[in-house]
Amino acid sequence: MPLVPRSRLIVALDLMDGYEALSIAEKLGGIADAIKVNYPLVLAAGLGIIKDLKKHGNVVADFKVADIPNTNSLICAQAFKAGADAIICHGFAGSDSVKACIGEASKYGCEAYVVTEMSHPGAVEFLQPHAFELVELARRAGASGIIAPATRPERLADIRRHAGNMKILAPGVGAQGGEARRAIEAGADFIIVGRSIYGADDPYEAALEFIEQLRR
Ligand code: 3DU
Repeated sequence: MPLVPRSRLIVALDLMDGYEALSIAEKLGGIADAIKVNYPLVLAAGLGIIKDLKKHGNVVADFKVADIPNTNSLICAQAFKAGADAIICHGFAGSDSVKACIGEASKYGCEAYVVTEMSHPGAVEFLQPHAFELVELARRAGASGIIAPATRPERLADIRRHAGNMKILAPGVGAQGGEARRAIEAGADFIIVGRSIYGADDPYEAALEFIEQLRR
């Protein structure tokens, strides 16, 4: 199902244990708009974890797909067959590679999101100088949305201005120093939070606190 901003929170479960990931997803009880899985969890627990997590809501497969179009299609097909609702791909591999992901997503009634500028410091080296081009590439290719950094709200605001009506998912809130409220004010539709929720003593309370910050 397409991502719809309700709580505006996406929880990244970068755990190395499938049971722990499922237990946290269960505790969250659907208060987040989606769960995001990345390689740490899928490599540790297997692709089947997506199907298990789906019982608790939408699942975004953050595989940052960045290969030739044919390989991208094959990777995306695996993710969607496993039950993912959305895939995250890189834009730097080119518009044909991105279109392959979007094409595969549409076959399954799912979504594809394109990484523009990442949230970590090293993103200023290669991605930042091309961020607006990557936004434009995503828009022209027909992506559902893009990924932009909560750690740099001023950049996020600039990216928002180029993004048209594409949805923006903003990682980097919490452990990486970004602030939830500022990211939404800068134009993000969703924030992505990992360690500050799954590493908290009470992940449900931590998630609720982020959601309340977004409502204020
Ligand atoms: O830093 P956190 O623990 O809140 O996790 C952030 C998640 O979002 C993690 O899965 C990471 O791989 C992903 N992500 C970024 O942090 C930054 C990006 O630009 C794209 C994805």
